[in-house]
Amino acid sequence: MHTAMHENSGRFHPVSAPDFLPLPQLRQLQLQRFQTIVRRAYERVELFRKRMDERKLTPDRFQSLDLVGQLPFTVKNDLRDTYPFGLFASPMHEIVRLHASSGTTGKPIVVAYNQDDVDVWSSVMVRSFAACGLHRGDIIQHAYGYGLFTGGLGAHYGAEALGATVIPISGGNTERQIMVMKDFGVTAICCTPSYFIHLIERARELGMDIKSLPLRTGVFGAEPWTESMRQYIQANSNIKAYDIYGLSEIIGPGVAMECLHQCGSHIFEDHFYPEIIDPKTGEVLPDGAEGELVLTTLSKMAMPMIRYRTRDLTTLAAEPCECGRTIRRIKRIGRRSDDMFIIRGVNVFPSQIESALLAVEGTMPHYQIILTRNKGLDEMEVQVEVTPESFSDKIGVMEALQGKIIHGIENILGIRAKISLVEPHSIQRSEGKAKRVIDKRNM
Ligand code: DLL
Repeated sequence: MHTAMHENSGRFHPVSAPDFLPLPQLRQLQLQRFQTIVRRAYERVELFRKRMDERKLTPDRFQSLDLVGQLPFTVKNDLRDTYPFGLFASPMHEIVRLHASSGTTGKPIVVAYNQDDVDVWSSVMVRSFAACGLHRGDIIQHAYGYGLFTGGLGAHYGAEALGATVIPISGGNTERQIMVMKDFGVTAICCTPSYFIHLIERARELGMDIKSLPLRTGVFGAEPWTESMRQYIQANSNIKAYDIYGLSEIIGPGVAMECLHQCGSHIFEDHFYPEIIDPKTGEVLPDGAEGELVLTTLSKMAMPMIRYRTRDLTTLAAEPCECGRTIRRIKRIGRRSDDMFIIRGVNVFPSQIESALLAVEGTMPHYQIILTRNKGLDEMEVQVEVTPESFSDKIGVMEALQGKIIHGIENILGIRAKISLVEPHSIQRSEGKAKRVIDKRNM
């Protein structure tokens, strides 16, 4: 390994070699895998065959990656409609694992893995951990929920394959988390960013400063979080906070991961082929343009996904990263197209509110957005916790803080929100994904 690359990209792990493939080789590998997977999906999954037949497409046609865009999209409802096993491409006796994601509404979706898929999943998780500098000798507190959620087992297998020591503590039981973190000399933690903020706070209340521990790395994802949130976490814990992205439909965590440069997540393109489309027209956009991320799994055998519309909005970086990885990066995902709500005609994403809140000194990253309808008019209330230091009985102090937040939100969105400052701890903490928006408008 070239020394400069070595220093820039963190400690080299042999499993990370595909991150650095020369582009022509990477494209060649993608094409081979793509052809195999299209054929497999066509021959084994009724829905894909039907849709390709309707468009008069046969697997032989796909002799170039430029043709990916001719294939039909797959959407979440396709998984619901074929619930539970309708999109499987392997017979049940070859499937070694099932996971499910309940999503926010309705029936869950079920995803399947054969042994090769589980091995690919572990390898992309090893590459994820290596990208942010973790290695054998690290002690990883693994606080993503174990169970049907892919965060638990997915990252677990990767951490073991890396050679690190894994503590499979799962989510919840915050005091025990803090005790383990201290007593076991934990050096890295995996959980949602919102749960980590809760851990920092709880530790402080118990008289312990996370900054004094050997903990140095956080692998955070499964929910959107902003750059302001990262700054907050890093300043309050002295760790480096890295973003990890993934979704059940594609594999789970380990679709993309940030490297030491913290400038967007590298997509493991040799397994997941990314496209950015215009969410309205479905047209493929060039690198550098913002749109919806669409992913095609290039090696998943038990449940191939062809052009899956993630609803996550991002950009594929056009320029190379300093770490030397050739696989492209996606910009941090702050928004999902279905997270957006419309209030008095204005499109609002929770992440915009989060940035406005965190820009005001004295607020905590604990907030909830409550939407109501009063005499036909939409109203937005933002409940936000204030820090114990700035919480005050003096009305003037609180009003000044409120004014700053109202102003901040108005600057970004052009609408006035009602701001309710609430005492520390009044907003419910989540062990996993935080629920930010409560929409009571149609109740
Ligand atoms: O959340 C997989 C995962 C587990 C990723 C642990 C990272 C760490 P699902 O429950 O299927 O899978 O949810 C997938 O969560 O489409 C995004 O909208 C959102 N999401 C996941 N990671 C990020 C991230 C897991 N880093 C959905 N930033 C995705 C923003 C994220 N959103």
